[in-house]
Amino acid sequence: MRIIDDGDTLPAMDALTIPTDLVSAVKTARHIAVLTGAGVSAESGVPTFRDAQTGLWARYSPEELATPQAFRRNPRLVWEWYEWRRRLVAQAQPNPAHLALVQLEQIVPRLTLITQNVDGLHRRAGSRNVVELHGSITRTICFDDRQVVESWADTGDVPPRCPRCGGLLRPDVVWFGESLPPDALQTAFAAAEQCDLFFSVGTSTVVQPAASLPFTALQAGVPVVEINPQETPLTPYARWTLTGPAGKVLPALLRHVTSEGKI
Ligand code: BV8
Repeated sequence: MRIIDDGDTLPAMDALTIPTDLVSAVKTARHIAVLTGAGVSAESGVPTFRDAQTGLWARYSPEELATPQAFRRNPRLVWEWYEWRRRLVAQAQPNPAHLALVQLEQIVPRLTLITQNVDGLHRRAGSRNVVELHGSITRTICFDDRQVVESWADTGDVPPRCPRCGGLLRPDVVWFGESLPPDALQTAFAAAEQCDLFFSVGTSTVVQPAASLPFTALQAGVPVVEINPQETPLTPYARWTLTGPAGKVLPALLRHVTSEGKI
């Protein structure tokens, strides 16, 4: 079932466009797993990874900056890129997609929200059970001992130095070539295998191992819903494909799920 957003006016999200069997599946699910990507934060003004970088960063690709090698090569450049993103994220507000997922968590018996995003917007929106696969730009760690550092002296060093060991500070995110937090990964794959319904929202389904999660659900016989304005490698396998921005599609889905009486 496809909803086509012509980019101007989304078709009125009536019973014809939100599939009734999807509404029923949400209402009867005991455990829903949701994987989100950068597209969920796009309507908060946070650029996605596939969007062109703006300004100073236009000549770099995220894959060139978000690696330990890039940090070793030019720690100032990488630190300043994250400072720019931190400021961007601090000014961003959760959008209706984030808020719809908070509402979903409140009305289904169990929801596992798995995010690739590092912007912290799901938690700021009020989601409680958030699995951060790629860490969070809002936390800082020591490059050497990887312990979280809450505060540091402003010595003018860029990047600043760890107050414990003098190592360089870095964002607490998973860079390309780095392993994901084992607990988060284990929780995410267990949820994909055990849930009754799997949503993949706002992700290009490219970055591994996160991109394997919806396919893990499919292999376990779990129906998958994809919400994205564009097609992705997952689209041909999804039971439902809702083509449009998450900030419009998810609230419309929740309106249908809640308007026909309680779950
Ligand atoms: C690892 C933190 C072990 C940093 C990020 C297996 C096969 C192939 C490659 C690999 C593999 N295993 C490992 C790799 C290498 C690599 C990888 O996957 N490379 C890719 C490029 C092929 N993976 C890793 O290195 C991972 N580590 O596996 O460790 C290992 C180690 C060494 C060698 C082998 C294995 C670590 C990956 C984590 C990297 N860190 N983030 C930071 O943010 O600075 S990933 C980064 O990309 C972000 O977290 C982002 O969320 C994520 C994924 O991208 P998306 O979220 O999907 O965003 P994207 O921009 O791509 O797409 C946005 C989508 O939204 C689009 O589809 C668009 O249409 C849609 N959209 C737009 N607007 C809206 C919308 N949708 C809804 N509503 C809208 N309004």
